[in-house]
Amino acid sequence: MTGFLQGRCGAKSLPVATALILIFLLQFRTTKATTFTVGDTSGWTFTFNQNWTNGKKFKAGDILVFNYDPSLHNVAVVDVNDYSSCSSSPSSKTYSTGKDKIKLSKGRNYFICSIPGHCDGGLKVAVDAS
Ligand SMILES: [Cu+2]
Repeated sequence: MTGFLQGRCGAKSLPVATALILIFLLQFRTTKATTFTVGDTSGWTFTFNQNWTNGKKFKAGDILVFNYDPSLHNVAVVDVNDYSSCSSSPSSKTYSTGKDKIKLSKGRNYFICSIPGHCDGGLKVAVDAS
């Protein structure tokens, strides 16, 4: 790269260098993972707003942060059937630290609180990652 630019530091190479830097910055921007706090300041609670995902653009590799009281809730990664029926199978990966960071997979990602009654009460979220 430096060899390519060396000796061509005239007025002509400046736009080229600028363009290369811009391309680099744009790529960095588009590939950088974004972190989303589920439910924003209220977190992963009974008052979780089902419209929280509205207007947000999620990508595979983005991170969801679930903040909650671990004595009250958990986060289970489930499939579409478990999501619909508010059940979790023993094979579901379950997080319970109260500050869980979960990376999104491409496609639709389903999360519920697996404590009986909580998902039915609205503690569930489906997130589409492109
Ligand atoms: Cu719960």
